[in-house]
Amino acid sequence: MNNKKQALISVSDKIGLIKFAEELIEENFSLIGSDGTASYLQNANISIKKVSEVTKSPEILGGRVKTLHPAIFGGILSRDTNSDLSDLELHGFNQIHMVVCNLYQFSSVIHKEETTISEAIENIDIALTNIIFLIKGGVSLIRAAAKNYERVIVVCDPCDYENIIQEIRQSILNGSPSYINFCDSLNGWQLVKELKKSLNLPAAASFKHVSPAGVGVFSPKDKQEHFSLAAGIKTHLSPLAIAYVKARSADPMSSFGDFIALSDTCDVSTAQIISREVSDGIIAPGYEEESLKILAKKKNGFYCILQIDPTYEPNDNENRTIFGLHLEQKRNDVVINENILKNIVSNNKELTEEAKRDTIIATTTVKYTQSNSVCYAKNSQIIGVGAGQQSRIHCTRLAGDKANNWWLRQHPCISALKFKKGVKRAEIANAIDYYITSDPSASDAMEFQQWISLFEESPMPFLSSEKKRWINKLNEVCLSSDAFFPFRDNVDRAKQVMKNLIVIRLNAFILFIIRLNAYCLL
Ligand code: 93A
Repeated sequence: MNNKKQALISVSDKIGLIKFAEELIEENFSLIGSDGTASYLQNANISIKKVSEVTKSPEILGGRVKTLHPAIFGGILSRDTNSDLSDLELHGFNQIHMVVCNLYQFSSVIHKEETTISEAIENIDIALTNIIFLIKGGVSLIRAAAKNYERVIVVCDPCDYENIIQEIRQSILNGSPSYINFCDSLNGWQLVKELKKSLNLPAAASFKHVSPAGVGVFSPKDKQEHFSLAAGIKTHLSPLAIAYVKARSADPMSSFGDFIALSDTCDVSTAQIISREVSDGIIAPGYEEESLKILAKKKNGFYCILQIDPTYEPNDNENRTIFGLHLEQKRNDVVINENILKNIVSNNKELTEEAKRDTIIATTTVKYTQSNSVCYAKNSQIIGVGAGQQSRIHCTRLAGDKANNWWLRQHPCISALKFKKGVKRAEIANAIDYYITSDPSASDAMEFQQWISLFEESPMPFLSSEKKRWINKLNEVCLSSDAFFPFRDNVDRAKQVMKNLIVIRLNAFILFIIRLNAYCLL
């Protein structure tokens, strides 16, 4: 299969074509042309295949059959369905993503007195059904592309070349997104867009495998120095950059190679932070010119940069095909804002503004996390995500462990660690995780030696008694679950150890807002 997008060009009027073809190649299109068009562009040193090379069949009947072949029409008319794609694969055909076609100049030809009937006839593009179409234009290529307009761009007028290129540049900015990139980016975008709408503050998400590894929302109380230090950067951070530092700090190991979603235009400081991290791609409603240059250099120029129209609203229904079966369901359009926090069923009903904000963040995050999902939030960021577990208690524990880990990383002994110069950020994240989760002195000697070699000074042991003491200081955490707890286990355990438990019920679901004193026992 061809990974590049394909444009088929078959034009009578060759005005502006060379520039347009060059620009399409710059935008990562490969070109196919009917004989005259392909020769014209090849003479201008432009790389283009002749249709006959693709169809393995020459033009015949003096040009009456140029493009009429299943390799061309299959390429244009195929949809992104399993059945259409497997048909193409079976025959070795590739999809065509753009058709550039303008018709024979029939009307100017017949207006010449010397034109004979047979010349006029050869200047009729086939698939013209009547005289009205003949004047307005329309060939099989154009009709096929127009029929499949959801996937194929059709260009009939050289006056549109400039606009088309502008549109392409603005809509697929860099790199080639994969299937999973689209799943991550479109879910991530919805998440940050909703958070921005409900909290009116910049939000960022770090997605992996169609679930968020972390989500951060800027808070006016956030201290600039704290986040600059966390990101290892000296320049002033914008609110959006701080939101991403928070998102990335929830679970840095899981965020390795993430897909980033930003609620606002990506500015330079956000791009600088991102440029230091290992990441697969980004989606945002816009990019400052300088920030685009910074990001476009990532991954040797292949970093996937997507721009989304912030006003875009999809249809109400979503479709999926599983094993050939088409399924359709209504999109989850539940609005998560303060209005859903009214039904407090616990005796304690004192909901602070911070608790409301963090519950909105945790609940919006579970909406875009693969079920079963449970999320913990604190200080306007996610600190633990439990995703995709078959059992809810496992999900709660997983999210709890990650939240504990996040809190242990805030211990002063972590910021005191002295890494050697040149140790990479990903290695630092792994080394800190090792320090927190294992007992270095009791672990494999080689592994320990490798770990210790990263430091300028050997770290002090992080004793389990100190870890427990520190974890017990964690408080004011919110927990949200994407569905009800079927048994009492989660609730009972929470109640045993927590003061100030506040429970909010939403329809059949229970959302917890828990200000915990020792939630590590969950
Ligand atoms: O006679 S046609 O209708 N038969 C075809 O299969 C066909 N495919 C493209 N004419 C056909 N075309 C037309 O050829 C296009 O509409 C375009 O106007 C022209 C470009 O031919 P060339 O690339 O050989 O200059």
